Amino acid sequence: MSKRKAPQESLNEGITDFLVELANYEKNVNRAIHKSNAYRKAASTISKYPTKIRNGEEAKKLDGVGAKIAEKIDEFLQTGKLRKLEKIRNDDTSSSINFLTRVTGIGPAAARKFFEEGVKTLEDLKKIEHKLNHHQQIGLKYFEEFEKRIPRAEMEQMETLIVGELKKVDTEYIGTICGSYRRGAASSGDIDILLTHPDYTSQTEKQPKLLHAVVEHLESVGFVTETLSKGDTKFMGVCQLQQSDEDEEKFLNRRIDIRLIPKDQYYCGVLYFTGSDIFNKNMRTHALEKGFTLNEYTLRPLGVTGIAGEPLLVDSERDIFEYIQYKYREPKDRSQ
Ligand code: DCT
Ligand code: MG
Repeated sequence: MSKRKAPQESLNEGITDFLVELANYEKNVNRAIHKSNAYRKAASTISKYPTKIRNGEEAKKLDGVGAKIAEKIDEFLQTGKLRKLEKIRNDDTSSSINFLTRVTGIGPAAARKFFEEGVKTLEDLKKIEHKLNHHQQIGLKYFEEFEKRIPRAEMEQMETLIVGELKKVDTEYIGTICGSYRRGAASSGDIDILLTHPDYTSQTEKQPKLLHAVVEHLESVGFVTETLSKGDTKFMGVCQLQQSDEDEEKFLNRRIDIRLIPKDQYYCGVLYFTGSDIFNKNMRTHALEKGFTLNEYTLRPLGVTGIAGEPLLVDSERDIFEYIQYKYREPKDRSQ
């Protein structure tokens, strides 16, 4: 998962920007995930709104915009700012914790701990580098590079390389780059790859080798440059395209996650990791209304007692939409 989201471009950018800032504050500083999600949802709805919002009353008609957010919108439209945000920005604790969580490997809890030890800036982190774990050290080393979004053209080059190299390891691999790239985004925060192989299902033994062989191969061709963590089913690391010409500028180091998924769970995985997170939430809610429970692994019917039954057979993303009677949406139409 990437830490920096692309700024939303819309007629109501001022509003969506402050909502996203509040969402980050609730998540990172207060660890209030529900509040954070509420702000994110409102920001997402408003970013799709086709006209310039004139007041809170108008915004309140939209999904996910309640009285409190409407009030903030009024304050912002009338004064050009938000007192709550001004306070947060000027508060040393909030701004430091918020900043520290931008380093991959530092979550809200670690950020607070570092802050309490007097560590607030990048410089402070460099001084206590020996106290950071490996993941955090890599996060620090590439801090500036990981903050930069990946242009779609570069994502396409990486896709070509990855798919090509995958087939060299074993022609039967199936790999999909999910995340914002699959939704057609102009830029992405990271590379989210889902991998499967017909030999591997939820009924067979774990097969970490299927993942590790791919990672090792991508290392051997110089694409994967660092490992943050490597488990049986999930690799988190860093990759970089090699420049083709000496005159060209070097490519940046990028965050890459590779997940190995059993074949029978692959399409639930592809759906989930394509997102967006807001689309996923809405689709899960719809599934529940239709009597199903959907997650990143399976789709299961709910019995009258509310207990989930056996996973349904899923062989494509479309299957999932059909089971729950949800109108099919192409990845590019899944922002919410
Ligand atoms: N996801 C989700 N709920 C979350 C986080 C992630 O459903 N809380 C899913 C949806 C998107 C996918 O995982 C990948 O996550 P990110 O990389 O964080 O999102 P993205 O849409 O790919 O955005 P970015 O371009 O910033 O990487
Ligand atoms: Mg992503």
